[in-house]
Amino acid sequence: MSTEQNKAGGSVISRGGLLEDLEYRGLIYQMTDKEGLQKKMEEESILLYCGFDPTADSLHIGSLLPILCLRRFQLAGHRPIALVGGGTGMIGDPSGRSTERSLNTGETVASWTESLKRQLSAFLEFEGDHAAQMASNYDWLAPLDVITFLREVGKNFTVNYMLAKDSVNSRMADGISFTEFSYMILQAYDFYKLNKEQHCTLQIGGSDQWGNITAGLELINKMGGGEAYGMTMPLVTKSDGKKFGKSESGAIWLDRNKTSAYQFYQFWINTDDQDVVKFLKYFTFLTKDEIEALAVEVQERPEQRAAQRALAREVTAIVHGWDAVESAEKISKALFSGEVNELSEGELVEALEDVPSTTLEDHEEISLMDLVMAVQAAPSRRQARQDIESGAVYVNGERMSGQDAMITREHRLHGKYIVLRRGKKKYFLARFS
Ligand code: 383
Repeated sequence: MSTEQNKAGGSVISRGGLLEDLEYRGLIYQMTDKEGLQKKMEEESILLYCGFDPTADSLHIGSLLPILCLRRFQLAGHRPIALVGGGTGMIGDPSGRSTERSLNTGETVASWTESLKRQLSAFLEFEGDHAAQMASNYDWLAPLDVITFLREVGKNFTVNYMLAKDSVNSRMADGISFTEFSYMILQAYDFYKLNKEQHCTLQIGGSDQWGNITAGLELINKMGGGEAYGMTMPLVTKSDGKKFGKSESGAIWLDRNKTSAYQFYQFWINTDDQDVVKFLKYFTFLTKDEIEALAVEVQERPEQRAAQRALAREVTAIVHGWDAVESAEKISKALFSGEVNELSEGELVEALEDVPSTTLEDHEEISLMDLVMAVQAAPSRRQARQDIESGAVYVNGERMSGQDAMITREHRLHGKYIVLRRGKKKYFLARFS
C-alpha cells in the first residue's frame, strides 16, 4: 500500500461542513442527536473512533467505507482513532452473523492485529495538528480482571437490554455462547474508556455496529462519562442484488498480495451504471461538482464508462497509489489489444494471474500445435488444427498460423513466458521452468 498516495486527496471541507458532505454522499444511516453533534463539530476539533477486529490477516473493501470516513473527518479538521480489536478479536462479534465464530489462537490474533495496524496507518496522517492515533483494545481489555469487570461494567447492563439487541436476539433460536453474548459490553467499555480518558465523543461504524455503539453510549451515560455520539454508515448494496465486495474469486482484499492492484482496479471498473454514482460518493474524495459531472456522463455517454474509470482510478490510487493505477491501466490496454510484450515481468504475471497457466519443461523449441495442446487451449488436436488454420491463435500478441510453426526460446517473454491467445480474449500462459 502506498502511504504517500493514501494520504493525498480531498477538497477542503470545514469542521462544521462535514456532516452536510457526508449526508450528500449518503454516508449517514443512523445517528444520535444530529444537532448536538453538528454544534460540537463547529465548535471544536472532535476525537472520534472506529474499530476493526482482526478476523483475518488483511482488511477487505467492506472496511473501506469506515476507513475513508475516518479520513474524511481528519481532512475536515477532526482527529480519528483507528482502533484494532486485539482484545475483542479474541472474543468474536456476533453482529450481522448467524452462526457462532470459531476462536483463533492468541498468536494468530496478535499477528493479525499488527497487520491491520500497518494497513490502517497508510490511510491516516499521524503527525500535525489533527494527528490520528492507532490503538489496540488488547491494552486495556487484557488486564481487566473478571471480578472488577462484572462489578463495575457488567452491573450497568441488564440481560433484558442485551437480549433485545439484534445481534443477540437473532441468535436466540439457534443459540449463542456467553462469550459472544458478552461482546457488546467489551465494545461499550472501549467507548467509555476512550471517552473518559481522551474525550473521544463519537464512534462510527457500519450499520451492523449500531447495537454495539449504542451500548457504549448507554455505559457512558450510566458511568457518568462526557458528551458522546454515535453514527453508522449504510450497508453497501448493489442494484443487481448480489453481495458487494465479492468477485468470482472471493473477497476483494486491501492487501496487494491477496488481491493484486490490477484485480482491484478491475473490480471497480466493472461497476454497473446503476451503482457507479453511489460508489463515487462513497469511495472517492471527488467533490460534489466532479461527481455530478460524471453522473451526467453516465446518462449521456454510458458506453464511454467515464464514471467507472474515474471510480477505479480514484479508489485504486487511494489504496495502492498512482503508480498502481498506471500499471493497472497498462495491463488493461495490453490485454485488450493483445500486445502483452510491452509488459514488465511483474505486470505480465499480474495480468495473467487468473488465466489457465501451465508449466512446461525447458525444451529448446515446441511446435505451435504441441503448445496449443499443452496449455489446453483446445479440447482436441482436430480443434487445435482448425483454430490454427483459421488464424484464431496468437502468440505474444502476434497471429501465428501453420501448425508446424516452431516456438523457440527467442519467443519467450522475460526468458520464460509464452502468452497464447485463442480468439479475442481467451488467454493461456505457458511458463518454462
Ligand atoms: C471492536 C471494538 C470497538 C469498536 C469496534 C470493534 C469492531 C466491531 C466489528 N467491526 C467489523 C469488523 O471488525 O466487528 N465490533 O470486521 C466491521 N468494521 C467496519 C465497520 C463494519 C463492521 O471493522 O460495518 C465494516 O467495517 O464498522 O462490520 O471498540
